[in-house]
Amino acid sequence: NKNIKSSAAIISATDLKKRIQHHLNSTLGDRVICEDAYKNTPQNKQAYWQATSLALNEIIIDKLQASKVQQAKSATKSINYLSLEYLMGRLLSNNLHNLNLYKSTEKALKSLGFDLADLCEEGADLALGNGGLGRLAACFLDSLATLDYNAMGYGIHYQHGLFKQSFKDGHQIEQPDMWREFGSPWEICRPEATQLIPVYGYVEQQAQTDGSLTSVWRAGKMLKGVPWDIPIVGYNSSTVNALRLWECRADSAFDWDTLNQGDYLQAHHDQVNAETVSKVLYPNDEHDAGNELRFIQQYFFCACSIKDIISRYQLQFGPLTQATSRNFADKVAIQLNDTHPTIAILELMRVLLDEYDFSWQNAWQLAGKVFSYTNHTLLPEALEKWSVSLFEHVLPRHLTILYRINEAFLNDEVNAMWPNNEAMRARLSIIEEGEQRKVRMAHLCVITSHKVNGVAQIHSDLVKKDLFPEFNQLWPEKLTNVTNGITPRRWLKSCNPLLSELLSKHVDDDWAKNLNSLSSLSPLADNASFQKKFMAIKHQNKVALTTEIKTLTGIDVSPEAIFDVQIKRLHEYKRQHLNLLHILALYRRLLADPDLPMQPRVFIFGAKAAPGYQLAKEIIYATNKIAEKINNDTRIQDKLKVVFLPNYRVSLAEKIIPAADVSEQISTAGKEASGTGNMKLALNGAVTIGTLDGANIEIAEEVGDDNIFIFGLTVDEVKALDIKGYNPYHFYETNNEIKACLDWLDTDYFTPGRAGELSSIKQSFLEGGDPYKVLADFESYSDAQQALGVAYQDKKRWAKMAILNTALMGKFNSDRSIEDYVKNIWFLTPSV
Ligand code: 26M
Repeated sequence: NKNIKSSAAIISATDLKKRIQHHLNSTLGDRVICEDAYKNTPQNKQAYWQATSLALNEIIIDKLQASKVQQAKSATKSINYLSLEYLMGRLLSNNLHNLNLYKSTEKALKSLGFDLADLCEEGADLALGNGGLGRLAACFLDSLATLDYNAMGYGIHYQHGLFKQSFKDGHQIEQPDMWREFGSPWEICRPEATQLIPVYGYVEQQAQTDGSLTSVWRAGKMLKGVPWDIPIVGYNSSTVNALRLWECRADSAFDWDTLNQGDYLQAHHDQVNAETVSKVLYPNDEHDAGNELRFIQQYFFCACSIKDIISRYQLQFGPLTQATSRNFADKVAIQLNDTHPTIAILELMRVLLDEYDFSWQNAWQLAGKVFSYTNHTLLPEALEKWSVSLFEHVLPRHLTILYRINEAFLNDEVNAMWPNNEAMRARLSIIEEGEQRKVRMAHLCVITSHKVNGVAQIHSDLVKKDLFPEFNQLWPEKLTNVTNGITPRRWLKSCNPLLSELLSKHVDDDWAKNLNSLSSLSPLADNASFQKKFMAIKHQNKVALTTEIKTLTGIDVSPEAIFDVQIKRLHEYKRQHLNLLHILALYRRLLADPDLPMQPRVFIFGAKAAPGYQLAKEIIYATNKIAEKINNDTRIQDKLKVVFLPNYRVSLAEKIIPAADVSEQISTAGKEASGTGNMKLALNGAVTIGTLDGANIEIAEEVGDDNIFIFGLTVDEVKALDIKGYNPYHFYETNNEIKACLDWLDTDYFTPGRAGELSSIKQSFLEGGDPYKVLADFESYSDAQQALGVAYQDKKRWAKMAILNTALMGKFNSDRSIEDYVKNIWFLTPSV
């Protein structure tokens, strides 16, 4: 094993150079223009990026094969992570770091006249996800390979990932993401693992010889799932796993011969139809019960993955039968990343019953052993409920299985605990009765899974107390917590090379693996010379971001200012508009007293709004308009700047995070399940201003109250306020600053000649009832901001806080999260 581990390390710069040149000349068909004048054209840089990636992927694929052999030899249990989303970002730099080949590749490229860091910028982000949930999946894959676990990620090979965002006169414009228009050097197509997936049709009752009836599904259409593998390279480990993404195509044999005999053109239309299944990632975080295509996406990917899991199992361990089903559960674990892949439960049941002749009892027992489910949100609008009629239309056989699961659950388990309790049956049933009957996907997940976890302690507590109290009564051991984490490889080592180098000088251990060892820096937090070095790096990173801001927006900012950062999807519960309201207040204070003593501040936003989320788009527009006014107002002497960076994504986060002084984590308490940006920013030495919500609470526990700025209502206070009846007008009428700032939005001050354009935000606070308690938390937030500004001016105090934040983030290593899953949910052993 040690040999596999070191094989990559011994590849020299000279060797790498040869490999890169080979791909330039052969694979890419000599696409490079060699004359010096053309050397650094975009076309050439793209070609060199591609050749470098191809050369690296060759080395990676060798390790992938070796890992497969090792995993087969050790016969270890595997975890199959099912997720509709993976936000992988760029792969070149990360893969080089994880293989310890960054330096030699840098050298190789230098001798060819290119800068590696510059070339890394050529790669497109793999943006196959919306936000936190998708990025978490990517961090978990990194940790699983790093810890030598046998893991497969399953997802969809979207032709278009999350839309690209630009601004036109301050409004968000969405453009398609073309990440693989000309292919991607990281993918390996696996035609031999193609799957055929039935869909639509009807269920027939067929009499057996013994007189019993069995259900036979006559499908109306076949889809073809073609897998593409992206290798996942562990950090300083011998393991390379795969992320397997399914592309949907028409099953030409089926459609052309059976359905459309003689109708050549119709057959082509069917092909186009099938391809829409993996065409685009839905850019929502809200559920739409009527969206048939999204439903088919979920089913298609679950069905492909379940079939693949079974065929991989059989290849290694022999036939799957009732007799060997215990072995299957010993070798296979399946994690559901939210309820999006719930249909995998029904599909496994269907396959076992209809294709492997399992008894109901055996199939159900097996499902309970292999599945577990992670909940990522308490927001009611995000909880998935598909209409029964849609289910019946698309998956008639799965619906009959679902009914049987529900019946057994209600008659046996619910009735035993609450005998003859109709109200309880209605509450816990997988089916929600009503005008439109609906399937509650989360209920199916909880009823089937052996473990259900939330993603931060407070969130998991709320899952037990508020979301599923009865399930928790039924099965007290089932609901549990696994606090989220982030990979320190991407979110420190690779994105912040200057800080990484400093840390390595002062910490003996390999901190990128054992992040807890950074705590040995704590004594240095007071050390003047270390403080100086640490803050000099922060300054250098800020200078770099200053340049980026200028390029992307044309705005001049000073690295001497506080860089205050809020980067995340745009949503009312995340309260970007609380931040904005405070900016308005600061601006007003400065206009009233231009000599107000105040550390200059740059407020930096990055956020995409779901294309159909009107208010979110208006918050973006308002921020852009207010920024325009403030940034060009000479009266305030550059004390305040506002920057909204377009097209926030993983690769942009990697530039912003190392340069952040302040991390805004200001969701309404009880609404943000965990947050993971909070961890990334703190790890890079940003100080958090935040509510007692999600993982902020655990971050505060780690760094201590002196090194974080906590404000606002607690979860219990929010609940109490709701019971008492929240009246936002109270704050509007009694707080002059709030009133003035909200009334400002009605004028044409920020949108000359077009008064009223920003009024919807004010309305959401007043007529709209301020559902996320922005006005209630405003004063407390403003006070915390004030205290933070004072703290920043004490350079030593601030440096100490920043250093301690970096030093004390060990808990939030995603390796720790994975070990929690392994010990309590998956029960794996490393394959090396
Ligand atoms: C729903 C319907 C249709 C299309 C897409 C969706 C959908 C997509 C993503 C719904 C929710 C999605 O993600 C939710 C999410 O990202 N949750 C976040 O998960 C993180 C990782 O656990 C947490 O840190 C965040 O607090 C939580 O908001």
